[in-house]
Amino acid sequence: SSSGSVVTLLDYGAGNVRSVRNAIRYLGFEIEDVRTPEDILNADRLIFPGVGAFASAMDVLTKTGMAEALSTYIKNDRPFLGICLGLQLLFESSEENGPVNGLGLIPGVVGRFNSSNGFRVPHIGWNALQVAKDSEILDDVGDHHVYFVHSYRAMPSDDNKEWVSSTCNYGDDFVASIRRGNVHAVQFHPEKSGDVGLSVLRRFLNPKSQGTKKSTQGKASKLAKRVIACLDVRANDKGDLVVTKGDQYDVREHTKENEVRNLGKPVELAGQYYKDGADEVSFLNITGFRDFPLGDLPMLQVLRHTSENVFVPLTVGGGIRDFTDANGRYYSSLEVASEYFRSGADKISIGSDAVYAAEEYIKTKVKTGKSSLEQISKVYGNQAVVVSIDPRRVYVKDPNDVQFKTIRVTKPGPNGEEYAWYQCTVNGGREGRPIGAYELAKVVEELGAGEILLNCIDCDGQGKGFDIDLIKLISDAVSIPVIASSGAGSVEHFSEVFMKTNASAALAAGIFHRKEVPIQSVKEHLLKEGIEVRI
Ligand code: 1PR
Repeated sequence: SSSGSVVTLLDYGAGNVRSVRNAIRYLGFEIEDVRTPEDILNADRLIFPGVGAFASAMDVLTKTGMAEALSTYIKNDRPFLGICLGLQLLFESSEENGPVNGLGLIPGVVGRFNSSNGFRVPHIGWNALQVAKDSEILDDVGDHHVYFVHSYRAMPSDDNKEWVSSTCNYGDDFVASIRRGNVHAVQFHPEKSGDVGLSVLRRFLNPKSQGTKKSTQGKASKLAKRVIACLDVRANDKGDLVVTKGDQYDVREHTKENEVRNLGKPVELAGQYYKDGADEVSFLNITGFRDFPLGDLPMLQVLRHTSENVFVPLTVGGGIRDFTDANGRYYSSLEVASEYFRSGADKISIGSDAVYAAEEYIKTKVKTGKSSLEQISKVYGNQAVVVSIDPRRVYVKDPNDVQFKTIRVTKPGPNGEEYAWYQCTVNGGREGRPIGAYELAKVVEELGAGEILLNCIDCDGQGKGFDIDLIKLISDAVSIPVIASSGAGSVEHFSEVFMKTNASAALAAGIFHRKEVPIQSVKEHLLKEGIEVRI
């Protein structure tokens, strides 16, 4: 038919499906959006990337008549690919803010992961599949990892055996994909799973396509530790957006001109790191605390362009807060975040504003639901909200000298102090606040953060290794994933942080920008040390 290269996409407008669109286009297909239930029934092939919460998705689908059309389409064995929530909605019901009824096509209840026994929730990252039966679209996955991000999952059972094509283990075995005839769905994100993920989409879109099976050194067996490349972005004095990198947050050259250090162009570098095997790319708009990010169109452009060719998760941070512009127009932090999501971000990261929210919550013990953290995680889910902490080490002689959580430091301070606390800062490290990193981490987890990006001003740009004391403290204090950041100088620093702490990911900037240590050699080293990584 003439529609051979057309894909129908069911996007009910609840979040970011830009990456799915980008991946489909990248593979050479055109997208037709579903507007009416008839569009579903008339589709040649339908992709359904579920986003947002289960209940609100079912609500929209039922009200628009799409639920019924979907059920008919699937019962007629028409080509279908559900992604993430697009898999979960096929089941009978979900416990997410429920019980809430789903489409009821597959027997089973979608429940929350159990965060006991050390499995952090959300389940974020690259994990392995156990293939249960031939699923065709997974043929190139082999020993590779694929990217998951979710807190709820369906379980395999005798009742749904005929559907389940693969499972994944995270504390327990959950349904990673289903297949019956032409109907497919995956819990992971093919559009965020690099080359392997693109091959899953390609096989669905064009079942006759040739495989791209690649040999791997490692064999995926469990959740991998992630290696993240971070791009600190700001306008230089000429007004061009550049990737910069500081020493303890000072990003200016120590020359007469005192210019902002320029380490490259954001889109180019992000594309390079994707090719080099970065598991994720983070952009931090480091002057976001003073410049309005929606006025900062170049940053949105950077995201849009990057997401066209980079098929791993993208995080963006800086300036996520309420804002009133020069004309008196008020923008809520949710609007700011939404614009970032629409431009291609999978997660947003909040720095300063999360510190204020945590201070307020500690003082009043009331969850107002009004902080940017609470609002954004309510709408987009906590897996989409990272809190970035910028702490500075403060040595003390006696833990009783301060009201914050102190630790016994591995290396004593300049005056022989044996203890330290980690003071949170705002505005890019410029202002210290009366709250510790430990207290902040506990509170933001409660307020809806899905992940913590843990920097350390003392270690930033020093290349002497991560602050193990700090990372251990925080990763033991919370049950959401923690990204270790600041100080990586060699491949050994990555294995050290994974062996000595419970960090789920390690992030670096300077060594990658200056091409001192390629991402691939970090991965190879970790593999040699017996640490699971995505190759
Ligand atoms: O407060 O919500 O506007 O967010 C501002 C964001 O910008 C925060 O996430 C904050 O961490 C970041 N930021 C602000 N100022 C700076 C600066 O450097 N002057 N950068 C800054 C943070 C730290 C890491 C860095 C690692 C690894 N940079 O992003 O990439 O330390 O570096 P390394 O591997 O070279 O040691 P808001």
